Amino acid sequence: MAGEPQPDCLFCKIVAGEIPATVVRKTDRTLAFRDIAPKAPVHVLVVPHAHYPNAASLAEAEPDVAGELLAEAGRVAADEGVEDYRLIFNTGAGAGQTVFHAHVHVLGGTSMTERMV
Ligand code: IU
Repeated sequence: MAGEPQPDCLFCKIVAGEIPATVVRKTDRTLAFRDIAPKAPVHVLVVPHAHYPNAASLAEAEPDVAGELLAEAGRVAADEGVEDYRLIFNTGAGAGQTVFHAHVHVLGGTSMTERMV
């Protein structure tokens, strides 16, 4: 069924607590944790608990959760003390997506004007 946990999904396992992560925020429907390979001083991923392969498919199926994901991204930035930040949704391997569970990257803490990622 759409949104159900997938056995081989890394982020489903992090949501389930089966793989450790440095969690910074948690709601009933989302989880925010530090990226294991940070590309900026602040690099946090916000994921829905439900499994969808990318952000657009999440938004199609559960628009309220997609909205919560964005709101949580803003709260992460506020918690981290960054006013200017970049949100990235890589979609598809050719765009750099490596984990096929919807997530938004929250990047900040340095000048982002020259950076793509
Ligand atoms: P991407 O948009 O699918 O490329 O982002 C996946 C991110 O997940 C990437 O930045 C990885 O560093 C990150 N990540 C992680 O935080 N913890 C892990 O165990 C693994 C990947 I594997």
